[in-house]
Amino acid sequence: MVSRETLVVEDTEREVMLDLVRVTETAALRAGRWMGMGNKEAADQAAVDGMRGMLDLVKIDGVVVIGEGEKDKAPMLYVGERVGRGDGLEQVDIAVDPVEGTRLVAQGLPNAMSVLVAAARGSLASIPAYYMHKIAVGPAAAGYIDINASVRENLRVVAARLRRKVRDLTVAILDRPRHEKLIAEVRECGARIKLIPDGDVSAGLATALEETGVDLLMGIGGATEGVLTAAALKCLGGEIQARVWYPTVEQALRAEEEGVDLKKVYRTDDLASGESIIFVATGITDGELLRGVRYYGEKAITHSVAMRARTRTVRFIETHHNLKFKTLRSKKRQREMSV
Ligand code: VTB
Repeated sequence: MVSRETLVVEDTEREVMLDLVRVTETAALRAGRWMGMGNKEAADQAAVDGMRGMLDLVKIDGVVVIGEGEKDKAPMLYVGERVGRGDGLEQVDIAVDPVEGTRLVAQGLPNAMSVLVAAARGSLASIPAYYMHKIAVGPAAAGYIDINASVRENLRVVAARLRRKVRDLTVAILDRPRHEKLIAEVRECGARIKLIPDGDVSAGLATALEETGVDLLMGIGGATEGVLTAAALKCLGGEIQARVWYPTVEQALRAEEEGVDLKKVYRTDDLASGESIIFVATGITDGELLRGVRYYGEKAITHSVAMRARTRTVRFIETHHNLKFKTLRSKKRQREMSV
């Protein structure tokens, strides 16, 4: 029997989820104005401001665990900052990436989105590095990959699980010089590659949604992005495995001296544990997963995804905003403002 407490949490989670979508919608509506303007800082600032203001209205008692950095460097959404109304869903950790892919927005490139994860206190990992090696797949191949196995072996297993040939697979890899060897290996195996300029959260998520045409994510990307991806994959039944990575040997050695285990494999559940996980994201620029923001004078349309680990329901939400009637809270200026 499901306990009464679980049912209450369930109810609250469901209610809060839509409010959280409003948070990423607001961030996207504001950041989207900066598409192609060549100013990634401004896009990020606009999203942070919108997200922070809107979060105050949500019925949660949350603390930011992944955010814009340290308190003295980030005025808002810094790690440790309390967010939410303070009632409703309690003991919540919040992880945000107001703009996942600031450069994508600045250059008008695909797949930029605003991301927010709400999870039970302590369930999101804190990684002792800025980067991680990652491999991520969707539900069909979950449980079969191994980050310590060769590229060839992983591709073989994923192809078998998907009942396809390796040549039919598409691997998303961040377009970085550090991936030269990985790219050569994947090519040698005959799989197709999708080089992405940024945005490995979106690519990681895409592996779990067949229609996106991405089957695996491989390579080194941001560590916090790995945690966000794990949260998303928990809601979709996919899998991610990761290991810390440092750009130089000196940095790796220093980390090791400080007690960091370079060999430790973080699995999906190590990165995002438990069932109390809500993942929401709104497209800023068009992508495989989500359409970007469209502005039509007084109207704007956003496209979001909202899901929970507990139920694994995936909701795509298209919202038609009437900007004339909309109140977008800004933390800096708590008054009506236009997007
Ligand atoms: C990736 C990418 C992000 O950071 O995680 C990347 O998905 C990794 O860092 O969108 P480098 O750019 O240093 O390779 C982002 O670009 C976000 O900063």
